Amino acid sequence: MDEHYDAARIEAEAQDFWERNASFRVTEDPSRPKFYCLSMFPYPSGRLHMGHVRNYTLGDVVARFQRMQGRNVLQPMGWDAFGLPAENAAIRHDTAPARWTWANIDYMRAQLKRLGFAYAWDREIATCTPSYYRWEQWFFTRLYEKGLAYKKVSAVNWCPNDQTVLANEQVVDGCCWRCDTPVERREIPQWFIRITAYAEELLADLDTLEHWPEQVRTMQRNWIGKSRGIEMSFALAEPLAGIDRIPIYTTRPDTLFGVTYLAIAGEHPLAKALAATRPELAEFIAECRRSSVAEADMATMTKKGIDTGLKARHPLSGREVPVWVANFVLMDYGTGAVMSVPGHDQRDWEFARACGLPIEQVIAPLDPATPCDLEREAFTDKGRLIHSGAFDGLGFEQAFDAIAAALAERGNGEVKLNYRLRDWGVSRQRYWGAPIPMLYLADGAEIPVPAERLPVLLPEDVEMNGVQSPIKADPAWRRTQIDGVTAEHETDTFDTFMESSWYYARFTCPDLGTAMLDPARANYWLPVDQYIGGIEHAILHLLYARFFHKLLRDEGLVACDEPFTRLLCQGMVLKDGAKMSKSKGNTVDPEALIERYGADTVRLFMMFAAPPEQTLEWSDEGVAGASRFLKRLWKAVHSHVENGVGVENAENGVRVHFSSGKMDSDPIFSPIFNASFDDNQRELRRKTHETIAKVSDDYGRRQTFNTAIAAVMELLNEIGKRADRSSAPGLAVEREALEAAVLLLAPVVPHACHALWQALGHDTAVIDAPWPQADASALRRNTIELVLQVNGKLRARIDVPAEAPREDLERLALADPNVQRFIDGKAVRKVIVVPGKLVNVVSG
Ligand code: LSU
Repeated sequence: MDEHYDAARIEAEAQDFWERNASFRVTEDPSRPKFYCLSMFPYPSGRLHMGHVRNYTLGDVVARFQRMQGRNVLQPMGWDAFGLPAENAAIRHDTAPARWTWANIDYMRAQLKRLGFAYAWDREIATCTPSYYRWEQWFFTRLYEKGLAYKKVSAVNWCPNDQTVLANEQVVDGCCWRCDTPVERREIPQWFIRITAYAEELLADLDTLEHWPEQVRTMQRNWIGKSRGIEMSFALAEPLAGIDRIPIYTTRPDTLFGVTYLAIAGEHPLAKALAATRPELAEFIAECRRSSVAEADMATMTKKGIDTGLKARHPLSGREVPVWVANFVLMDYGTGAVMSVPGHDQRDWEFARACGLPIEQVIAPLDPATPCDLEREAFTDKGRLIHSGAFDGLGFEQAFDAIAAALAERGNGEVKLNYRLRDWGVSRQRYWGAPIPMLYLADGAEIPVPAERLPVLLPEDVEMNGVQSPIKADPAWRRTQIDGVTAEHETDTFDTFMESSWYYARFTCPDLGTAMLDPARANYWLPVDQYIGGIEHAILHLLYARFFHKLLRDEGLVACDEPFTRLLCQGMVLKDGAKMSKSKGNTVDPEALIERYGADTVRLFMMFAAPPEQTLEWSDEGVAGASRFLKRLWKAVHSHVENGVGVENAENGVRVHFSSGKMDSDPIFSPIFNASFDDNQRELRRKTHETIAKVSDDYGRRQTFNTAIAAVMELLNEIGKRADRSSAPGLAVEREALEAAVLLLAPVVPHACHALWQALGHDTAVIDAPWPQADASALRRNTIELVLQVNGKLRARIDVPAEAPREDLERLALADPNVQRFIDGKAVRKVIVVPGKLVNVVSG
């Protein structure tokens, strides 16, 4: 074996070995437990970022560990290839998005290979290939047929100068990123998928995801936003445009008597009807439309409104309240109207303040000490009703039921469950995406593209002018025939979250040409056992994928209810306390680092520097330290191998090996003698087996790879201290320790361990070695440390035989000179013995 650790050569050799042997190719094998490990696939944006390296190393460590546990491991990789960034880059580089994307894929694939990830490359998927997106198109037509996909008019950001739709990212401070023209909202027909039909199941099944971070489950719960409330209506004093009542929904019917006005959206039919004759109202509505703000900003925006002059009648008290048009009410949410209770809702309070409307208290705090000053802010806690007629004195729950009953008696009001979740708008007016497979006839009728005509191909050889999508600009592409009549293709493309919502399933049968999925193969591998990715996908991607999975299930393509059993969200990689980003100029290029130190050093540093969920602070010294450790490991094995000849053939050879549990194979460890070991050897063996136990737990249950690595580092120190090559048993114990270290590190630094395992005399590759098992007999201690106390104070520690009986412990304690000194000739009144731990002598 080489004396020096030559990362470049070692890594090339190991990678070559894996490639030649197709080591990570897998097929379904019902006789073995499977493990599907998946890291979120990248956008082919150009080059790998350190964040990718961290994400993918974590996945690789899990996959390799599980393989050594004897599982049939699938770890695939692919490309989330569609999306706006490719369009922008293509324009910048004067090329086509497809060419730019494929060049990036080639580059990044080589980078991933250089990092030694154990991917089943034969299953690689790029979502921009027709063989992938045709099934997405097919599935969409199925959803359409089931009534789960529909078209409706919905608002987009519109640049009046470029005459084009803008993505949210293309709106900068309310203006077009390209020409700086103020952006408008525009209503255009778009496609939606009915995720709301699955809201309840998506919510309820979160409870089954016990191996997901609680934070992610909470975020999804809030996003779905289930509430229980009452829908009721306020009658208009005088009907207008055929409308005689304003329906509203509230989760706080207990505050009903505190309503001092109603607020309606600019898009509300009443507002629109009034705008026809009231120019100032029309102007205000137009202004609301222009300041297209995200729903998230509604709470903080400046509240503005206009009095419609209409009056609505309170459903219980009969009191008349004014109706206002308000900029903070959205038509897409609920009924487009809210009952405003400024005393007990902060948003209503702010609006009332801004518009000079009355603020009235109808809820008193349960505890009189709770501050409640409506001059300063709304009181939003639940409490006891006041100024509420017959309902005074009731608490929230009682009031809810009593008011619901009172409303029901008047034939107005119904208890309703409500969800914040909206249907998923999947139309994008961009080019680089999967065309939405719909056709329109001359009369406007829509028809899904028949299955035999799929895929609807996206032309790749296009010129981008940066404004209009090339397929929108190309009448020849749009025009087609169906059943002898002319039709037009839909020119919108899918949101790229469509592709990422089912790629994990397609990896189980990526080559299938005749269907979206092969249920037999899909059901062997699914659900994904371990999914790893960034917290930025906590809501959208992870919710869409869960939703898609249920749609696939209901189509009969998969059997389980959830796609990802266990979820790990890795922390960010920081440099100087900030996220690495091009704009901050604080990125570290993985490639340069691999060039300098090798992939194993980069992987080791990444896994050692922090637990997976926490942020990882970049440190050049940390990288250098990882490199030094690998050299030390190499040297330790080298020196052992060069000096340890003959161990395997030593006499007296009872082969002690780590029983491999599931895998039936040859003993993997060299012979170890049952001849009695000396203390030093016994200590090293104990350390070896303690390390095996700890590292197994760290990898498997705790998923703290940093502490696993630290434990192996300690083991290596112990080897350095205790290795004894003067005898065959000494050499065997050292070998056992080194082999354990190599096996335990193999998931993290697979190339070095591949070479070291061979150097230690094994014919089979380390990836095929079973994971070591801790040997209970080696863990047993012969002696233990006994704490000696006098009157509860620590006075000495002594080593005693582990199995010593009580009487011996008592005798040994009393004989100890330090104990004697502190008894100081006084009478011994009592001796308390805690076997295995301590003896306390009570004297005086
Ligand atoms: N293609 C999507 C994506 O995020 C994923 C799809 C399933 C919706 C992590 C960092 C990121 C994600 C970084 C993975 C950059 C792929 C990436 N990552 N830090 N693609 O290329 O952690 O969280 O952006 O899990 O700086 O790498 O990221 S991606």
